[in-house]
Amino acid sequence: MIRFLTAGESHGEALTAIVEGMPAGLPVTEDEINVEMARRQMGAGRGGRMKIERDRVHFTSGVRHGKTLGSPITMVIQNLDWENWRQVMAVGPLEEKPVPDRSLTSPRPGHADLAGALKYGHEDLRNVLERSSARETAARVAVGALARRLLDEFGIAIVGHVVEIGGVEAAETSLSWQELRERAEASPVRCTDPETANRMIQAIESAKGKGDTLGGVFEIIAFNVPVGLGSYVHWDRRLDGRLAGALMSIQAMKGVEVGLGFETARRLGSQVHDEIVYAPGASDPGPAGGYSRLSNNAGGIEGGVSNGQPIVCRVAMKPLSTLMAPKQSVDMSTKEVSKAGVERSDVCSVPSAVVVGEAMVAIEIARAFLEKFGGDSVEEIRRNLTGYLEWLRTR
Ligand code: EPS
Repeated sequence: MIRFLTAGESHGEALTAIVEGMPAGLPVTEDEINVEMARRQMGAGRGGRMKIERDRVHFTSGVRHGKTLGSPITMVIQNLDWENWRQVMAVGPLEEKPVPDRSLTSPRPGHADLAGALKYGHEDLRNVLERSSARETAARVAVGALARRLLDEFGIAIVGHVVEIGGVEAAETSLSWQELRERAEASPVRCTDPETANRMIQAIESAKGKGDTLGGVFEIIAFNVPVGLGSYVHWDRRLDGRLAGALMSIQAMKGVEVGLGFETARRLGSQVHDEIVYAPGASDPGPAGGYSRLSNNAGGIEGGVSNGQPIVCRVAMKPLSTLMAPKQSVDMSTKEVSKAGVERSDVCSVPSAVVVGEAMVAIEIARAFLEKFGGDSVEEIRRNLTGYLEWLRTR
């Protein structure tokens, strides 16, 4: 069972992730993880911070001679910007007021500032925003990269792309996962259609000009997931619930759909449910043996269990809450009407959120995968999976 913790403040010294439960014998390098780290930093709409950081993971435990040991894996990501925040973020007691003083007292509508300050009793809202910041997602992407490395050993691919930014929508695609990834990665907004991507970029530029921000919708698809991950027998084992929870836990997410999602509520049953066919392949068994579907409205999950079809999740991200043209707020130190605090931020980070979404889906599917195929080493898991897939062909 994979579990993980992340730690670190946005402008603190470093982010740290500890991952427990990764099997032994998984080949992994810092360079492979760093490819994912760099992907998260790219995309139109990002602000000044990404020009400062070059996110790199350093393993300090759990990996030896290029392979996992089965022991907890620790990954550390230095915040390069910390150099500029040493005094403001100092661990020791404050001897004199930092210059410039970076404390905040006017909470931003939409951010964790107000609720966080009231909950933890902080006067300086910086004590809230430093941890609630989406900077933390760098650590999640590192954990997700490990999970992806594991899934990759077993032919499971996780690909994400942007389908909507600020109301500009892309048409539906039915690309192979390789093509989907290639096109999304070639786009500054991770949208597979270049014409739509241009309109999305224009929308971002226009929002930026007005001191505003933009949200959007992205889709994460997991290909080649074997039938039988998750379970219908108990609420907390349902794969759709677990994926929705994992995706909603990403900063700024407001909704998750699986497959047709909310659209299923508007259709007749006959227009929703995916007809079943049996067409065994000659040699390579599919992820559900010989069983397949004529459509995939369920998004690859029925009864909380993967059914062998691609798992499709769509996620809605709200516009970021730091506005350069700030909205009304209250100065908590005086209770006077004020403008919300302004921090350096992004105009739109939906393209980066795709990479975080892929990471969370990878982590949750890897967890469910290990529950089903268990094992302390990659080889043991491989034996279990091979036996299962062979048995599926007899059903
Ligand atoms: C982020 C780092 C942050 C923001 C962004 C995400 O850096 P800074 O606050 O120093 O500019 O760019 O976080 C937010 C927009 C937010 O509201 O939390 C990152 O590394 O992704």
